[in-house]
Amino acid sequence: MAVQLLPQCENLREHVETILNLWQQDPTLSAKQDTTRVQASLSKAISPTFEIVFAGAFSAGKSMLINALLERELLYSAEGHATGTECYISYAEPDAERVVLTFLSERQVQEQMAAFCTRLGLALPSGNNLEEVTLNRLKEQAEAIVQQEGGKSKSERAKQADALRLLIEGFQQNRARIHPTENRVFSMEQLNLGNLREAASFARRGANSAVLRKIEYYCHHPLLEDGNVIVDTPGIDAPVKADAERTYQKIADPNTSAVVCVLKCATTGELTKEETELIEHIQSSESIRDRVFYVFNRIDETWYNSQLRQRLETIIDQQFRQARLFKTSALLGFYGSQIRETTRETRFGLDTIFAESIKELGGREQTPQFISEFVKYCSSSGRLVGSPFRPSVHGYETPIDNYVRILSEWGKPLIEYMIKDSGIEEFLSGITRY
Ligand SMILES: Nc1nc2c(ncn2[C@@H]2O[C@H](COP(=O)(O)OP(=O)(O)O)[C@@H](O)[C@H]2O)c(=O)[nH]1
Ligand SMILES: [Mg+2]
Repeated sequence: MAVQLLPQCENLREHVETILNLWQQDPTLSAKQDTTRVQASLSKAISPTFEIVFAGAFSAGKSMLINALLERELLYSAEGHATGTECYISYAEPDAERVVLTFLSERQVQEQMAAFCTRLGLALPSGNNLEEVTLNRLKEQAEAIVQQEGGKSKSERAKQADALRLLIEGFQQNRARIHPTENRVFSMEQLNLGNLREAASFARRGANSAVLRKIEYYCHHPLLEDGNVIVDTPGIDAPVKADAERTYQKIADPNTSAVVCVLKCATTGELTKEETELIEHIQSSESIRDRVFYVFNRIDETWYNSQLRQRLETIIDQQFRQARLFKTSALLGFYGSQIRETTRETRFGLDTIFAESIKELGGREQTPQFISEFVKYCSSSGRLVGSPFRPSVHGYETPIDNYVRILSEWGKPLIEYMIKDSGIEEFLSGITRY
């Protein structure tokens, strides 16, 4: 996709800027024409970008898929967490990686609060100033709803209430960064974040991400060279309607050069109403329909369930025959890439990569989602039947003990096999070559 500037155009920027400067010095001329558009065209000509927009339902695995492609944990990926943050990931030289964060304005925070309050049947905070007492009262009400519902992921209502709580906390914690009407922009240094990793972890914290409008990562990866930019959008079923709409606006944006439509029917066996609308929209827009990739993510769930497998095949057969489609397990692909370099010393990442998720609940070792999936993958009804690998899963051992023992016995080749199986590499070469 890269566009090389011809050698005789190498000084284009200098030449155009000289002319623009002369133009600006003459008041009669500069009043006549706004030069910002010339500048925008110039940037586009000198360093063209190709935005690859990831669209799909909340929880389809968009963020994890992007993390898997880049083999890094940049984006927040978790069950039951939906925000309106848009993420852009562009190229940087290895020593120039950075993040730029754009916060919501106070007015936008208020709009979001209003949307949640209406849905939850709560009284709107009156007046224009969001006072601490009002906010705390509203937060208590949101927490009460989560309690009533029996936990934050127990129902749609509980999820909305929890999202409201995070929004309020985010606002309280970031007040100094939130302007009444403007979207303020901060660099990593301004937020005292030392590197990309720290910045990503700041942005992934629920309360912070609730008040972030946009995150721009500049990171080093071959996929991003030549101007490719990855765009992660809020889900098409995001709780705030305006956030869901932004996905559609982004698809129509002239900067968008491809759309990756991440579907979750491998889990459910059917397309949701929002997914069907998205697909119909894409297929009816002439400008984009030839540059669409369909990804059936969470494909691992069909490996252990023949009914789901059948239903997915039927959907593909009826609706996606002509399409460029990929089947992926972002979960296995991403963690596979992370545990590749680990050894027995860290229990293959349990003490490093998974340290946080293991001790999440009061000291007792929790089983991280990937570890459970890995054990399922290795079991006698799993994916390795007929492969060169014959790991044995012991019922009398915990999943964690099984994981460590199986990797000690079969090691790297098994990890590599699982990464291949995840479909991430094929997807990567698919979008690299389009
Ligand atoms: N089993 C399985 N789970 C996945 C896969 N990809 C993502 N998930 C899980 O789905 C949840 C939501 O993923 P996320 O990337 O946040 O979805 P997003 O809302 O589309 O960005 C996470 O808890 C992941 O662990 C996959 O390929 N297989
Ligand atoms: Mg996401």
